[in-house]
Amino acid sequence: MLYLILFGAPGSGKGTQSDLLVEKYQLTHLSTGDLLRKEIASGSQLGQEIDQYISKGNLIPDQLMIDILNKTMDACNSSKGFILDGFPRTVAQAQALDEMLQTREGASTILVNLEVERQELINRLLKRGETSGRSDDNLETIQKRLEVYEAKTKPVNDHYKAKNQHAHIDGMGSVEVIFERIEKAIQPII
Ligand code: B4P
Repeated sequence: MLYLILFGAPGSGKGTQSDLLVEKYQLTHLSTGDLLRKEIASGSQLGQEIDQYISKGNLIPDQLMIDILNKTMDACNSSKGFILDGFPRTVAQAQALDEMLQTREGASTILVNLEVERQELINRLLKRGETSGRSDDNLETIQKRLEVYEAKTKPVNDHYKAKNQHAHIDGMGSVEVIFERIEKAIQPII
């Protein structure tokens, strides 16, 4: 079973490329951002708590995120494998995922790191903000999210580099060209 981690800064195209990968390879898409936004939209107390973190550009606490993902993965029946879009976002989440996958037979993992220049990330997210209605797609929150990415999320790369489960992708260019680069990188494992 394949566990393909789509990794990158906010706006690097994780969600966009996930949609193309799901269509072509019939993988099950797990977007932690989407899961969290669904919880917020439900109006639950948990959703209100989550919204406090997301709208300020912060990550939600590791244990809460790990519990939500674990529960969702248990409820999913996937024959081909999973795309993890937006998880892990901290080294603690990466370690928790290692543990989760130890209990799943024949799991193979690859982290695909989409590298995009900072100004391009800001431009994409501001453009998305014109129509997304997302509370975190504004300049102040985007800058905070990029800071959090540098401090807490980027180190996850090294975790997977050390395990030889890492592919670096130039995330600048058209959606189609980037998709071709990803396909080339995952060919040996998919
Ligand atoms: P996410 O929902 O994961 O979203 P994202 O990082 O903003 O965007 P993504 O990289 O998917 O970009 P997209 O394809 O949309 O996270 C939201 C928040 O949830 C986080 O800040 C955090 O608070 C919380 N959260 C999520 N996971 C968590 C976790 N594990 N732990 C704790 N908290 C967590 O692309 C962006 C825009 O660019 C789109 O409009 C797209 O059309 C455009 N675009 C994409 N590719 C392009 C290209 N090649 N050229 C031009 N435009 C492009």
